[in-house]
Amino acid sequence: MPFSRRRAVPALLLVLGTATAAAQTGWLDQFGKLDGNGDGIIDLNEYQAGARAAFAPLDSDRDGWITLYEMRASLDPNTGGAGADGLARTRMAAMDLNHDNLISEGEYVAFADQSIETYDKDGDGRLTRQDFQAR
Ligand SMILES: [Ca+2]
Ligand SMILES: [Ca+2]
Ligand SMILES: [Ca+2]
Repeated sequence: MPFSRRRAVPALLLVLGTATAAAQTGWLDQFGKLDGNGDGIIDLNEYQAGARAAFAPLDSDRDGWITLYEMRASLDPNTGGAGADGLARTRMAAMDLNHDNLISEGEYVAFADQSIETYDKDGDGRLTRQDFQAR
């Protein structure tokens, strides 16, 4: 995979569709949302469920695919740096495993799988608040 772990670092936030600035304060809320059974641990199932839940609103015409247009529409137009268009393209490139310029739910969840490894410091396949705070 040319898309390295280094670039996958903000992937959870990316998967959750959260703007980076807001995420600094919002990740605790995100954690609570992902931890479906409230045991303080996000396991792979919960993480994938979160990814699927995040996929649905991005696919605004509900055809099962996220297009560049849909991705861009989900972003804050005031996004800094490369701007919403650049960010949308970056996200698309990161997730589009078969390079058809469409993101399927499977690709979205696969990207989430990849990103959980980035956060999972001790490699047990589960995320705790400590895993996040260690960053
Ligand atoms: Ca849990
Ligand atoms: Ca769509
Ligand atoms: Ca694709």
